[in-house]
Amino acid sequence: MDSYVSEEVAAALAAGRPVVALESTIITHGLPRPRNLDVAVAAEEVLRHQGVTPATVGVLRGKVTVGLSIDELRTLSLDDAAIKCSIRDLPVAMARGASGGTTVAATAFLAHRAGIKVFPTGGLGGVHRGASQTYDESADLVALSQIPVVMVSAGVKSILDVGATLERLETLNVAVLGYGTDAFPGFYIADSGFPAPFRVDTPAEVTAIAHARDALGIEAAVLVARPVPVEHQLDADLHAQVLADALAAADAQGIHGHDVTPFLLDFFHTATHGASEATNVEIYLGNVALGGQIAAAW
Ligand code: PSU
Ligand code: MN
Repeated sequence: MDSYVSEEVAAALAAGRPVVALESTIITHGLPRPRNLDVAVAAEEVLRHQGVTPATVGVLRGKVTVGLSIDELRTLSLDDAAIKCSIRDLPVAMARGASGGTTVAATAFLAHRAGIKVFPTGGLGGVHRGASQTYDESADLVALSQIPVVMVSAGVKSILDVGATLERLETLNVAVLGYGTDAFPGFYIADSGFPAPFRVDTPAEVTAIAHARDALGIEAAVLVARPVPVEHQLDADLHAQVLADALAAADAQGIHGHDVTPFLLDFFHTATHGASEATNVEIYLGNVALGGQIAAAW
């Protein structure tokens, strides 16, 4: 197949050095230009400073790639036609020679296939509000139930039905660990209002749980939920107002399917005049650093 693990990533994996996967939907659909490229490069630098090899995953002109180069990251960051690639979209992009940013689901799939165990991101997809009518539940959840990586996220965004998402994670056999917290984080806010099923406080506790999972042959992910540091969280009143407006706007404009998440994220960024974007970047780079620590502790 026309798939490719970069030389640097392949060499690190072969030598048993720590490697961490990074997604690219955050580049193509999560952040505006030119910040998308800056953040993608900054995330790789965070890992390199830890002695960890970054492996950003994406699809370039039909070629599935694990370990995009800086030039390839730049090309993807400037591509208006880049599609949002979940697992089901990968074969379509490959066959058509299309470019795309890989979602959490697709990145976890390709990372695991390449032998990478740790994958940090910002926010994870989940069960959308009103899902009992629309059936809109992210493929990220199904992927986590089938792919034994250690995933780091800041919980899920309050644009989703957080309680339903936690219920589905339980059904799907995904271990959920609050990192340094008893609360499940709500992305822009440190506490979603729901408890985390378990609490861990160190990378070694995470790797011990992952090793036990692997010893049992459980094929599901371990989800490490790291909250935004409270000094960086979004103001609670602003958050509540923008959330209500964002959900109303999506409803009024009839946004549905894979457009829902990018629409709501973009609405947040615009309506908070960049405050949510700054928070988003803070969260993302913090999660990447924790992912690097976990990979190094493995
Ligand atoms: N949630 C966020 N930020 C993101 C995404 C989700 O807080 O950038 C992106 C991720 O790539 C995730 C995808 O995998 O959106 C989920 O989209 P959907 O809800 O359509 O499955
Ligand atoms: Mn969806």
